Amino acid sequence: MRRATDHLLARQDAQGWWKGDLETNVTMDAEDLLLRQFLGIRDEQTTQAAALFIRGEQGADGTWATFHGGPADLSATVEAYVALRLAGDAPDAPHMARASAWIRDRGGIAAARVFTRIWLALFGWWKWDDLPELPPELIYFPKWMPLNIYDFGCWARQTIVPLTIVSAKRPVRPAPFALDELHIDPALPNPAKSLAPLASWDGAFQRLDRILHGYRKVAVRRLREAAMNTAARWIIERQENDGCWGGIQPPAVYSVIALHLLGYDLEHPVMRAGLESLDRFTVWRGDGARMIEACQSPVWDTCLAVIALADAGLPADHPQLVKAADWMLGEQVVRPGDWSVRRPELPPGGWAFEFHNDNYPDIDDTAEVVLALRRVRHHDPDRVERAIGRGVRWTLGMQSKNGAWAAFDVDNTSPLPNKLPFCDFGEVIDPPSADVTAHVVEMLAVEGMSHDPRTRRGIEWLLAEQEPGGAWFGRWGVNYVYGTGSVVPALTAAGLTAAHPAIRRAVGWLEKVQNDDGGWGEDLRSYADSAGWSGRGPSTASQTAWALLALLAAGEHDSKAVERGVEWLAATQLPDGSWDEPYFTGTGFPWDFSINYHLYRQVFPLTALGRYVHGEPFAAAKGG
Ligand code: R04
Repeated sequence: MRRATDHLLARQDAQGWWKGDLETNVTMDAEDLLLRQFLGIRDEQTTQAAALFIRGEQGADGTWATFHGGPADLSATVEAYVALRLAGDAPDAPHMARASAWIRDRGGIAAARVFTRIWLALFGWWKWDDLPELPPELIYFPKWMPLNIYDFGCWARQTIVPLTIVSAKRPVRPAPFALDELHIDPALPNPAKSLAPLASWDGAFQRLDRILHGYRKVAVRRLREAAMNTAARWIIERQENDGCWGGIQPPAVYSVIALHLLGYDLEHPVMRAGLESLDRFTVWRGDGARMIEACQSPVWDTCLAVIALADAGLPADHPQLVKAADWMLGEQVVRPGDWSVRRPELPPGGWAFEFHNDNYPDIDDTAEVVLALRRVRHHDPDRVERAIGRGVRWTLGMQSKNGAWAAFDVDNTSPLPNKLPFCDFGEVIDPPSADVTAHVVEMLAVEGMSHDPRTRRGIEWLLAEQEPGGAWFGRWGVNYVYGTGSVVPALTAAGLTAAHPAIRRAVGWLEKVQNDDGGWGEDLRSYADSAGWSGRGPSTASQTAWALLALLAAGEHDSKAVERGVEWLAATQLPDGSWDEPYFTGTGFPWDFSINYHLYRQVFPLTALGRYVHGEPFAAAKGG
């Protein structure tokens, strides 16, 4: 524990924050090169550095996965292959031929996701007409109308608005080479072209898509242009001070393309700032390889680090904790954002995950930052109280009508966005989840609100969400181990006793899935096949820690399971106080988009060891 503490303390930035790399998959890097190619700004040095990273991620069978140890992914393999061709790798080089043969075997480009085919359409490698329509007139749908942009999760909204412009403009840049090796015989029937029954959702939306293709030809030009200009204004209003959009890479990429198509040249301040912000998503690896982060995690990493260090026994007035608290206080979002569309009267007060994302504070970060601030003795306690008060009020105002909490929005639960043929990748809505709700309940309990009716509704929702086996689903972390590791500490903080049947069932589940080596692990395949994979996988440091957090909160300190888990953490720690964690234990979109948060391997084991040694935080306040 002391070694882990020192390791973490040494990694704090002078400004007070922590940030580990946020590793995802090679589509980020491939799309970055395609963007540069599209804008005519791709340089050889950047290309070769990205290619070095992409080649290093290729599997022996020539394919790419979207997470460590995962199965080959067609869209990722297509995008990585095209990126390597941009870098000059010859189609008949062995590593390239293996990839293209596998791609053809899996149906070729036609079988790839919509995003991948949009990227290819930008260079004429795919026909725009064979992509779902996404009309820019969408921007005019009022907020009560089905499929208006605020019915989409905020990440999908920020991606879709610029893509309406791109898909209306249908740009085609000259292809730097042919890509025939990725197409299968065009004479074969295209599965995408056969229609599902009219009475099904799929069938209905396929026909709507055909109507929209027809509408495209007759769309009133002035209306269409006005819609694109309105969309452009919507985008520009949401550009952050540092030039990015929402702190995440994909909306920035598509926004830059969309604005460029509307005539913004690369020297325009909006474009310059946007492109410069993209450069800040770059991580340089020791070997000269260049990796693109989908997003950066300073607020999330900092609050988790503070909690871990406090659990490990650092005094509450330790200068590094105070410095972190100072930095977090400065990060509170004090202006309205897209969330205000559904809560116009609610005063701001949340925290976002990233350095720059004032438009999209999230409830998860807000709950954890409040929990972290409570662990620090700051020299200006009134300032801390005011900040926490605003954060708690904002969180309470963001409760969905089912009593639970989502990540970014209230009641963002429409089933319609998922039905669009366009939306074949990831999540496109933001419904409440057990992990976020648990973090909020824990925070409200620590704030002395365990008996508040709003907290009780969150607790009731959590109890109803428990799986028959005793676990909870993990929306933003992998998977049932994360959900259960979040919910059990929240429920006990709110006063449920260790003897409560829900807690007993959770303990039983964790004991059942503990690995023979004493650790816990859960493969991402649990999202695709929960019966086969829930709680199953090689032990990892962060997942072992999550299981321990639940067991310790459930009063299992002296159990064999806890002893073996702690021993696993101690035995796998590296001499420098850190842990290795090649496996991805973070979730962007279940199954489709996975995250390896490089600080998870450090903060969660430290929290678990700290609570094992020093006991539960706020033990005296328990029960509220
Ligand atoms: C861990 C809980 C905090 N919070 C979730 C934050 C996750 C941060 O990482 C990402 C967030 C993202 N959003 N959208 C995307 C994304 C990627 C991240 C995204 C990804 C691909 C495409 C479009 C958007 F790494 Br395409 C919100 C609750």
